[in-house]
Amino acid sequence: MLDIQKIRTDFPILNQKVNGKSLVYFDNGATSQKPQVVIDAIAQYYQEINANIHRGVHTLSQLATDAYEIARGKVQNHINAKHNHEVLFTSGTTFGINLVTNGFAAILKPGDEVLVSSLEHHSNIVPWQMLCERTGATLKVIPMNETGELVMSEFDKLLSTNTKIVTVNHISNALGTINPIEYMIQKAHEVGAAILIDGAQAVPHLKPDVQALDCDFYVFSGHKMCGPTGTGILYGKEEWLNKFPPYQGGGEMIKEVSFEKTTYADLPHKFEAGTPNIAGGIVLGTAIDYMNSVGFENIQKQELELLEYGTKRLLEIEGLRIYGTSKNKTSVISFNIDGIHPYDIGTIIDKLGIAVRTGHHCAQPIMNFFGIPGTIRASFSFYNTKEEIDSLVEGVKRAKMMLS
Ligand code: 7TS
Repeated sequence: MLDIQKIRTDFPILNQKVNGKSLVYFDNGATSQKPQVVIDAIAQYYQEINANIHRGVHTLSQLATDAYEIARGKVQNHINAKHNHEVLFTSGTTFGINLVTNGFAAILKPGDEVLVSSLEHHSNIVPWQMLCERTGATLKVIPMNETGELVMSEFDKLLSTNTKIVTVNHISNALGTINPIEYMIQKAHEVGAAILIDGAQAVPHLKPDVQALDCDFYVFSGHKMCGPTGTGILYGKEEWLNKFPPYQGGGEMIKEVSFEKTTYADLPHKFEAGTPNIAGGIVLGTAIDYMNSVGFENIQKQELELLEYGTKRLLEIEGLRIYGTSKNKTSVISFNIDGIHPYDIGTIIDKLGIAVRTGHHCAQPIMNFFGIPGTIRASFSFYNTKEEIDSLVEGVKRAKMMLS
């Protein structure tokens, strides 16, 4: 069992007062807080080895390069990628998805179909719409039901040999639903389609095994898993990444450059033009080490307890409705109170030091499905406590009283 009080001392920000009250941080779906080891590792990089990578013969440049490549190896091990060069450093999930859609721009033609789920974050919708506009391919949408689950019988019907790529999140940011990606990957492959998994909301809670999953792409951000902002990973199967043209041209992604012809570097460098977020990449490795030291089994156990306790306590409030009621969900509770705008509740509980996200959570199609402008979203991390949930419940009750 985790010693939560001890874990909490790893996160200096959790001691913070906000508006004169102890901070209750329930906006982990937007970004996680950072443990001291991660904060220290950023400073240590700049204090001790800061240099550009892959280009100097000097000692610091080699140290920085080694540290960056060691971090790539840590990510490779963490997600069980077959090859080190299938792990690309990016600035985040959004960048990773756009890199893949750019790759498919050279492949898709009119008549081809892209299947996107209705549970997506805008960053896994808009790039595919842009791709379809560019190529003449058709975007098709996998529908959801009232519990916030994708309807697999409809997915099966939508799949055909015209489907070239399926894209779905592992876990929904707005509702917390864990999608049946194993089934979807298998089905996509049966019709010869590739499949991208947006793991942005999954990696804070579980350790994906990309070989066991057999997905073609798996993307995520470092900042939601205790790492720095501006970091992320695109895992792609070698055969797909080799097929794709470079995303950006520039330094580091070339073999030879002349005005007549340029040849490109091998993977992963072909997709890593320019000076990357070196400190960020290295420290993402530190964050992964930290999460593994806490242990994903422990993380899941704690978060499940918080989800069950939070669901029970919040439902005590009259007129409160939870959106996303799948049995298969992670520690996200999206809710509304009859007749009250989510923004008003969020503003009042902020005064009590409680941080939640309100609004559409960059998932407007989900809000449209439920016919609401948005929700209040409390997203828990392993460092949260039941006492904090009690504060949330008291805060929401108080806000409700003030507003009704
Ligand atoms: N995909 C999912 C499922 C997400 O939850 C997010 C961010 C992204 C993609 C984009 O990630 P980025 O790191 O490139 O911005 N989700 C949220 C959220 O739920 N609240 O703030 C950001």
